[in-house]
Amino acid sequence: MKKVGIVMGSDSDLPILRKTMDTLRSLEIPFECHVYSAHRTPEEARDFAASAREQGFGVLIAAAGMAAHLAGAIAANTTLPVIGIPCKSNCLDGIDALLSTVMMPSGIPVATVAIDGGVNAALLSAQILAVEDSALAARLDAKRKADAAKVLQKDAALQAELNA
Ligand code: RP5
Repeated sequence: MKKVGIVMGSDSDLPILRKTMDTLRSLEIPFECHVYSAHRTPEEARDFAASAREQGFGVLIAAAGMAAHLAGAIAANTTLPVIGIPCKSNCLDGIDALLSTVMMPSGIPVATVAIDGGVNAALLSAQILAVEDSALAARLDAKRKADAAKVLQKDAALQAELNA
């Protein structure tokens, strides 16, 4: 199976990416995770993106906060699908990173998930890889069913409380 490459602009983004890694592990998807910044280590970020396809990656996830150019900078150097996670910062609650990540010019797409959307970034990367992997697609189906069952359990508990 192709690997998922995860890049974060700072180790202060790690709590969001831990959710991404936990979700990938639960789906048995191999991944690598690195700290490379579009601004502080632009050469390493570029080299990682430019060599990602030959390194066996199938999807890249890039997470950054504030003036979050990382996902766009990664996408500029590969034609692998790139998923951007805007991370919340103290000043503008993540709106800064959301706009910096999502508003890409035509020609260089970034699939942007919600602010701090670490879980959905993992799930979207899994769905991309599952296009060509029926076993992974079956694991995604099973997860959807299990997640739906948890919601229905919560509804049953609420109905029991309200009707007691
Ligand atoms: C961004 O700046 C990083 O992705 C992080 O979200 C933010 C703050 O970084 P630190 O100052 O915490 O290293 O580039």
